[in-house]
Amino acid sequence: MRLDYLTIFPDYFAPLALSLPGKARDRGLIDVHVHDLRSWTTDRHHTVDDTPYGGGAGMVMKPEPWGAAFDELEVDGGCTIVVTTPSGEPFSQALARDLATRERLVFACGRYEGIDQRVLDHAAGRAEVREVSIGDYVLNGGEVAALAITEAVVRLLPGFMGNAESLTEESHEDGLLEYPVYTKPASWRDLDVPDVLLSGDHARIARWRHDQAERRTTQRRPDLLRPSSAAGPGEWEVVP
Ligand code: 6GU
Repeated sequence: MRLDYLTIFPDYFAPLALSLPGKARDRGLIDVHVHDLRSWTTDRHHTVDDTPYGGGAGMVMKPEPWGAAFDELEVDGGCTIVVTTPSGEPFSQALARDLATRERLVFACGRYEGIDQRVLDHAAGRAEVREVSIGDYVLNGGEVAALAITEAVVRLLPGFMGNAESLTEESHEDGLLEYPVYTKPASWRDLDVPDVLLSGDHARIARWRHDQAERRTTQRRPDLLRPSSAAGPGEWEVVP
C-alpha cells in the first residue's frame, strides 16, 4: 500500500518510522511519502490560507496548493483521498477494514477552519474522497487523526501481524469491548487474579470473559448495544 500525507507540518509524521508502521515499512508492506503542502505555493511567503468569503472568524486553506499537489502526485482513480476533519464521517474499525483494501491512500490534513470546499469537489471528480473524523472533539489539525487512522489501517494489512487471532479477539472486532486481562503474579499488592482464570476450565473461562465484555460494554458503551427483543427488560444485545 502506498501512503501519501499532505500537510503543512511534515514533522508530525516522524513516528511513521517507529513501532508498527516502521515495521510495516521495513517489511515493504507500505511505501510512505510525506509532503509539505507549502512546496506547492508560488508566493514568497508560502501562503496556504486566506480569509473566508462571507466573513467570520479564522482562516480557510486556499485551493491552489492542494490542486497543484494532487496533479504532481498523480492522484487519480486508483487513490482514496482521506480528508481528516471534525465534520467527517466517524472513523471505525469497519472503515479501517475498508481502507485497508485500498492500493493507495492520500491523507489531506487540514488546518485552520478547514479547506476550501472546491478542493474536495474537484478531488471527488478524480478519486474517491472520504472525509473522516476520529471523534467528537476538536484538534488543531488533521495530522494526529491521520496518524491514528494510519495505525488502525496498517495493522490490518495482510502479512502485518504474525497472529491472526490477536486481530479478531480484541475490542471492537466482535462489537463488544475487551474483557479485563491479567498476568503473573496471581496475587499482587493484596489484589488477586479472579479464580476462574486459574481453574483450567476453558469453557468457564470463555463464559466469564464474554460476561465481563458484556458488562463493560453496557456500562461504558451502551450505544454499541440495543435492547434485546428476546430477553426481558434490562437485557441488551450487540448491534449487528
Ligand atoms: Cl479528523 N481533524 C481535526 N482537525 N479535528 C478532529 C478530527 C479530525 N477528528 C476529531 N477532531
